Amino acid sequence: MNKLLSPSLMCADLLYMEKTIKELEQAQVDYLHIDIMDGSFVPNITLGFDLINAIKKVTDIPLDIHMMVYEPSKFIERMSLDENDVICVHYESDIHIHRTLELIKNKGCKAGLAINPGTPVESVKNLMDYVDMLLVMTVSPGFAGQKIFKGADKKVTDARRLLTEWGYGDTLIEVDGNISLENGKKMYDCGADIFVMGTSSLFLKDKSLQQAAKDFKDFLGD
Ligand code: S6P
Ligand code: MG
Repeated sequence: MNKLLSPSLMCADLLYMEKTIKELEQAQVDYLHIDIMDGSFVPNITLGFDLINAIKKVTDIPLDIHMMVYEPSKFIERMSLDENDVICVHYESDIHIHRTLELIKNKGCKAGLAINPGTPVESVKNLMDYVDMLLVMTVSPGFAGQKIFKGADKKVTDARRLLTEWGYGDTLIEVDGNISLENGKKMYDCGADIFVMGTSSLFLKDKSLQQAAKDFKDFLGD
């Protein structure tokens, strides 16, 4: 089982982004989670493509880009990425999601597929040949600081079981939304591999990023 940390940069102090990224390198996190919103698929707007391209110039940490936009295929070419970066698109955001996943793979990146709390895991079955990472949203996307939805643990358990049954046991499962120490541990035990860390576990007033990342990994145990 994996314990991969993906700090959500929309929860960082935006005025000190480079300093934060250097601290996250010290904390040895595995990805940088970057939330892209369009104000339509979700009722908020956060980070953008210019920031992604700027971040790419100052760090080697792979990017984990969470696209919460309609018609994500329009934006894939706006990002200068490499083979370690993941572009994750929502199942619900695109009628031709298969074509968009192919576009991401053809760009040479890893492809992620995200599902909202209301979307059954079974919906993605026919797409899994194109997917490196399944993002199971544990809140409705759009905002930091929300409460995990009831049944998230059951959904992640189902996702891990179904992926194995379908022959995709190696596909990584990511969880995003209210991943506190306790919720993170629960999701880890259910089969999650990548943990988006925001206001619930990493960007805390009383702890350094390095300490919070270490505490999280320790709390998950083996
Ligand atoms: C918004 C976005 C998330 C948040 C993250 C915040 O839905 O997709 O990545 O930034 O969930 O974490 P927390 O701990 O504040 O919920
Ligand atoms: Mg996100």
